[in-house]
This record gives sequence, structure tokens and C-alpha cells, in this order.
Amino acid sequence: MDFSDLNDEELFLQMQDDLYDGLKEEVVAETEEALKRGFSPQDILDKGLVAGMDIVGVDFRDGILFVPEVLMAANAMKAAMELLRPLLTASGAARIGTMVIGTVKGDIHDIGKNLVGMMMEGAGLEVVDLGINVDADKFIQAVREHQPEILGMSALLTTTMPYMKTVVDALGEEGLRDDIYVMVGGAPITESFAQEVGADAYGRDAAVSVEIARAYLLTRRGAETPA
Ligand code: B1M
Repeated sequence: MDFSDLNDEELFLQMQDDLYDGLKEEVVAETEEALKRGFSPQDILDKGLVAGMDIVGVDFRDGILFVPEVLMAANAMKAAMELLRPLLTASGAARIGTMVIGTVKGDIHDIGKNLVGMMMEGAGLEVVDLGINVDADKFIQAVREHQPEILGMSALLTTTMPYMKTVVDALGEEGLRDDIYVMVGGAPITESFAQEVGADAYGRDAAVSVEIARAYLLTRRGAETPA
């Protein structure tokens, strides 16, 4: 595929179009081309992949696109994200903490959760990804096993977001709540919802979530350092 005729703006528009059409090979090739032109992974996500997926979301909502087409778009996006993964997860920094993350029970959306996981790794966190459709028992088991400082939950559906409270309550019942920082995120989640379910923080997007996690870990480390 030759993109030499396209200027940068046209390249990103083409990437959005091809993502919309679920053209995996094309989206991967355009991502490679954007990397070759020196764009950062964050630029490629913002201007191409996430921007394209936003359009898919609108047309899905309006009944113009259906599940099979959205699935193809999601697969194209995931393939491109695999190219970005080594760049997003590369971290020169020493490990600053551990995070367990998963998409809550009943929900199979994982693109945003994967992105958050990759960027957390890039920021120096060890990330234990429990995948999708994760129930409270599995979260609790992972917290016991990995003893993370942070637990992250993702939900993309208004029907699954209340499950975050089930998990927070289960942590409390198991005596694990006090020592863990619970972060929640996903398209329908808001700051006030995060407070309602008893989470410690709401991550609007992956970059903001990383900032919040780093700030928390630094404060926690400071608090743990003997005077
Ligand atoms: Co779904 N879907 N979907 N879908 N889907 C939405 C969420 C929807 C808003 C579309 C729409 O109507 N406009 C709608 C939900 C409506 C609602 O609940 N009010 C919807 C629906 C209805 C459904 C089904 C019910 C459709 C059906 O079967 N009839 C079904 C449900 C399946 C299930 O989960 N049980 C379904 C299925 C699917 C696909 C399988 C086809 C596919 C998912 C593929 C996959 O993930 N592997 C899919 C997709 C792709 C979407 C949209 C189009 C895109 C989601 C996405 O990947 N965005 C979505 C529309 C939308 O969200 N506008 C939609 C890109 C991603 C980078 O963004 O996930 O928001 P996002 O993540 C961001 C932030 O939210 C945040 O950071 C990320 C990066 O910046 N973040 C976190 C996310 N998680 C975080 C966790 C954190 C912190 C931050 O923890 C610390």
C-alpha cells in the first residue's frame, strides 16, 4: 500500500475511514506509515484510531452500523494497537507498583481497558490483566494473589457499570478495601458515579488514568517512607 500521495491529515482521515470499514490490513499499514512519519502512539490514537472508533460508536448508536461491522472495526483497531503496544509499554523507569485491571461481569468491551493497561505498563506499573467479564470473586482472588496497590475496573455499558459497586462492596466484606486504591473508567462512567460506587478515582481516559495512578503511588510511597 502506498500512502506517499497522502499528506498527514489525509492519512489520518483514511485511517478513520478504513477503521470504520473494518479494513484491518489497511489500518495496520496506515499505523505503520504514521509511525514512520514520526507520529507518537498517542497522536495515532487520538487522530486516527480513537477518532475513527468514535464515529463507529455514533453510527452504531444510530442504527447505521450493526454488531458484525463494529466487531470488524474493533478487530482492525486491536491489530493496530498491537503495533503500538511495544511503544506504549516500553518503560525505562523502575517498577513503581502493581495494578490489577479487568472489564466487569457481563461486559466484553476491552479496547479501552487494554489501552489503559498498556499505558500503565509504560508508566512503570506491573499490570495484571484479568480480561473481560470479570466477576467479584475473580477480582478478589487476584487482589489476594498479586497484592496490587491499585485495582482498575472498566465498564462500557450502563447495564454493567453498577457491578463496580458489587466489587467494591466485596472488597470491603473481605477486609481488602482499605489498602487498595480503586479506579474506575469507561465511556458511561462519570466522576459522580465513581463516588457513588465508592471508588477512589475516575479515569476519564488512559492518559489521565496514568497521571492519577502515578500521583497516588508517589503519595503512597511518601507516606510509607519512615521519617
Ligand atoms: Co458496544 N456498545 N455493545 N461493542 N460498543 C457501546 C459501548 C455503545 C455506547 C454503542 C452505542 O450505542 N453508541 C453501546 C452501549 C450503550 C449503553 O450502555 N448505554 C454498546 C452496546 C449497546 C453493545 C451491545 C449491547 C450491542 C448488542 O449486542 N446489541 C453489545 C454488548 C456486549 C457485552 O459487552 N455484553 C456490544 C458489543 C460490542 C462489540 C463486541 C461489537 C464491540 C466491542 C469489541 C471489543 O471491545 N473487543 C463494541 C464496540 C467496539 C463499541 C464502541 C463502538 C466502541 C468502544 C471502544 O472500544 N472505544 C462503543 C461506542 C462508544 O463507546 N462510544 C460501544 C474505544 C476505546 C479506546 O474507548 O472503551 O471508552 P473506551 O475507553 C477509554 C475510556 O473510556 C477510558 O480510557 C479508555 C482509553 O482512553 N477507560 C478507562 C476505559 N476503561 C477504563 C478503565 C479504567 C480507566 C479508564 O480503569 C482504571
